[in-house]
Amino acid sequence: MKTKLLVGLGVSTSLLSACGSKQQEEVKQPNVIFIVADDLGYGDLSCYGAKRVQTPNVDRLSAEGLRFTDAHAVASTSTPSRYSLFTGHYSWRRNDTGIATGDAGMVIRPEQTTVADIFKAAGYTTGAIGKWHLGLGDKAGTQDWNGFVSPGPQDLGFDYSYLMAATGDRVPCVWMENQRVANYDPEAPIQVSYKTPFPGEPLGKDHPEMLTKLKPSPNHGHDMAIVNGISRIGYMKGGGKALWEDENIADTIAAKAVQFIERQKEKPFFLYVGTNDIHVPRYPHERFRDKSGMGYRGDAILQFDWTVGMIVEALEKAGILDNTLIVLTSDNGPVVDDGYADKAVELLGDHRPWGEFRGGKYSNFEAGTRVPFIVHWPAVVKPGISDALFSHIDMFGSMEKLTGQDMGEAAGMDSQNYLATLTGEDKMGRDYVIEASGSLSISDGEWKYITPNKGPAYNKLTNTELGNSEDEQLYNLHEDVGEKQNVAKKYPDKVKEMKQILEQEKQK
Ligand code: NG6
Ligand code: CA
Repeated sequence: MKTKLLVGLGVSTSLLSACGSKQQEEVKQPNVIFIVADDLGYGDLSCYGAKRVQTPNVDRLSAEGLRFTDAHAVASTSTPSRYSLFTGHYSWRRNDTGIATGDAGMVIRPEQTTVADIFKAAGYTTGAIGKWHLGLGDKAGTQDWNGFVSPGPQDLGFDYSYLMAATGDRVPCVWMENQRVANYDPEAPIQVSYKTPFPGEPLGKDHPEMLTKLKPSPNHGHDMAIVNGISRIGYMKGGGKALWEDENIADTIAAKAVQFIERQKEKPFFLYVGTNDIHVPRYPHERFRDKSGMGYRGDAILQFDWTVGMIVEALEKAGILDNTLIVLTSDNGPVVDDGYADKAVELLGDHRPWGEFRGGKYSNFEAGTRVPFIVHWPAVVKPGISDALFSHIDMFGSMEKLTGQDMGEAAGMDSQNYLATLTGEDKMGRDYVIEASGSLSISDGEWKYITPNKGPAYNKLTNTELGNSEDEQLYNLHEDVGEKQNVAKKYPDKVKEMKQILEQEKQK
């Protein structure tokens, strides 16, 4: 089906002119895929400078597309980061967008408007596959996992969903297909609790001999329900044949994504693919195990790269790669030991998951939210590198522009249209980005200000400098990309200016 993208429907003239000779022709609505990796650091991909691990499939997207050097997630953990990516609302405006449990109610409320709603309004078919971590059902702990769990992604504009409710390390360890447990096993009804263990169900903390695949790192939790020889966060009973096997998670996600593409190739679609890689527990398929020389963390990067390759191959086979806008990014920065003894620390060597930045996942410092970000759309986007300042918050406004939709004032209230930045026409991007970790931070690309905070400066368990300090912090990223010299006292006017912007944003 050919749909006209017309000037006047809200599609930028510059976007059409970027199509060169196609300007006067009908331009088919592009398919759009968000590939969101989990905990993948700025320095974890070879196109971003990694040496010890090679990611040829991602590198291809980078070489043929636009690779951003200053793109940011809104938060340094998954739930708030994805919340903002999908809604165009800052997660820090609410106090209930922190890391969700596996039995959390849906964090995005059904009445909110998401990126998927934009595409639906534009006539697209929409899908969500892989890691969700935005809650399902109405209220925490009230879901009946043996029936239809509602509200869910279908209330947020997704026609199809195949998701893990939370994370690999949180129960329930089953796939939810269109809000019901996939491959449901009536012989093994499912119960989930984040409060009390189920009598007779062995726990990781009492049965280390049952932890045949991975053991938790000392003092790092992850010692409750045992599923597939790995203990998790939370208690669970049942599941039977529906329980996932960790070594097959990436294969499942890739297969479902490929299937979605094959089925939808005739008409425009929007697909969100949240990979489980490279989040813990890292237990890649044996095809990848011990292949990176960096342990399962490195192997999971290879597995992520393979997943990207499968998606690209499916698009190529369907003949739609040229007019598919792929955005590849990560939900937050990297962490090496996030709770399982997978040798990630021991085998890291000189690999720097955080690139040249300070901090990592959970941190206010740059590595918390400065994430890989690659845009691939051969029909429109010319290959290159963009140093423009960009934030996930603007995916909402940019997708409104792309599809010519206006979802109203309240929808995506913090999001603006930066489509020209995404396509590479605009080299500057945002005036500033705001990120939420322990504190609110703001960066204009050169200066970065971190609000004073009473939180700990250092997380011993994950070996992360969190960037919390009771002092005001100001860094000049042009001169001091590693945020070593706090120059707040030297530049009080700059501090004042940045605080003022933050205050204005908070008042909105
Ligand atoms: C933390 C977990 C960590 C990870 C994280 C969520 C502990 C000690 N740590 O609470 O392992 O699951 O939550 O990560 O339990 S995220 O990328 O999904 O936000
Ligand atoms: Ca994450």
